Amino acid sequence: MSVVTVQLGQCGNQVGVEFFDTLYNDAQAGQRKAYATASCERFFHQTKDGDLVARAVQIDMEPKVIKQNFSKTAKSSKWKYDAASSFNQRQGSGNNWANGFCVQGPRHKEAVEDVTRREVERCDRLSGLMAMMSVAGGTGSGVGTYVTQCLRDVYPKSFIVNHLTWPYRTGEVIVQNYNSVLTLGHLYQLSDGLLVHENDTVHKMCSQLLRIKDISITDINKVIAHQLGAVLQPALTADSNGVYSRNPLGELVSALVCHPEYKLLSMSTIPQMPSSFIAYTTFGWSPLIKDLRQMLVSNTKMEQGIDWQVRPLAVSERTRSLTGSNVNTSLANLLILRGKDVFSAETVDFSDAAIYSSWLSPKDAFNVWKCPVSFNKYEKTATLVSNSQALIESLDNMVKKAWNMFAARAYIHQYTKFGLSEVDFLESFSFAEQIISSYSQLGCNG
Ligand SMILES: Nc1nc2c(ncn2[C@@H]2O[C@H](COP(=O)(O)OP(=O)(O)OP(=O)(O)O)[C@@H](O)[C@H]2O)c(=O)[nH]1
Ligand SMILES: [Mg+2]
Repeated sequence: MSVVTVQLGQCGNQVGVEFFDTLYNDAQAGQRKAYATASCERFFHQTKDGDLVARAVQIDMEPKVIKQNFSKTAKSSKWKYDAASSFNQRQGSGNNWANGFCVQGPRHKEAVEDVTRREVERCDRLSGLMAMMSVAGGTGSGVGTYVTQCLRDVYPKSFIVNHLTWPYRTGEVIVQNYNSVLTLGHLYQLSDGLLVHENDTVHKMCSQLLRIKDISITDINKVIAHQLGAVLQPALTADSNGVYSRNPLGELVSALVCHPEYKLLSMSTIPQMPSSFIAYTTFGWSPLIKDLRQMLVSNTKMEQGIDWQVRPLAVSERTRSLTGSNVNTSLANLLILRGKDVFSAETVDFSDAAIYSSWLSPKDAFNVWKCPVSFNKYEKTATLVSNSQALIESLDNMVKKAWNMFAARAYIHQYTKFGLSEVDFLESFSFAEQIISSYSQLGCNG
């Protein structure tokens, strides 16, 4: 089964190209035919001439980034994008969600649906669609939300997952918090799961783990691509009987999203280090899994600076207080292990009821996928996708900043002039507040 990726706006298209590059490089390394075949079937199709073409649609309201993607992939001559599966305009959406959602999206609905249909029809069987975008600009966020709504209508039975890049807190787009709240408020009703990367967190990884001095956006995107690849490359699930699971997006959603109010998924991957160190470092499964668990519980986003003092409380010890606890409670976790001796890895640390809400038994809340093939040059990789409180502090920060601007009526006319009403704004605020409140209650008893 295959995944069609829909890349939207500058960020979606720039992250997308690194994502496919990572998948390609990983699949082609070494003598691993079954793995390479499963990965290629999932993310690429082959032309009559033997070229690999990404199962991707590129959409942007300005031409620059898509053009760069074509020249980059032509130069490296490893894999390609299909020119017929891309759509661009000349102007951009001016960092304005309302322009993207109310004007550009509807104006180009048919063209976008056509290019997407081409890619979907190329798949023997569709596992689902993954839309990639930032939440802070105008095209990724506004057109991206509109396109997700169209995809939901056209493919009602398919899984739709969105990969969202959240902006730097002190970002360059003044209205980024409006755009973020409007995107989340709408996508929450449309998407099956929202996989989130925060630019601040990834930036810190580049600096502290990878020790990069002048961090470029490509460095950031490579880290995002590495983590996404570690999740979505072929793996064996508990009931896949030794063959690579066929439906990655479906399996991901069913492992993690069991309730429509909880769709925010964060990711952590360890180890990550400068490439020159990889060959000289060995890791055991047990320390990797212990670190990853403590990163989860203490909501430390990197293996550097893990707070070992934070201890989860047993359900019976939890109080009704929504604040005061520094423990990150999970609704569900998916652990993905790739590499040497993977079948001997012991994952019982993640089956501890103390790290979960009281609603699900750890048996239902925890899943593990394994793959004996090493991923992207690392002998062993452990990745956690978590439906937990990890993103709530950042979301709360976005909503508060957006609300302060809204209360001061700042820039609202820029949105209403494209047809968005103040009621639309208020609905998105109320949705975002509801998400925060639902996640806050995860750590309570009962
Ligand atoms: N991680 C990452 N973030 C990016 C990238 N490009 C832009 N961003 C972030 O995305 C936000 C801006 O959104 P863009 O994707 O540039 O905007 P767009 O979707 O092209 O929309 P318009 O240009 O307004 O039409 C800011 O928060 C940037 O920090 C990228 O390649 N990688
Ligand atoms: Mg743009």
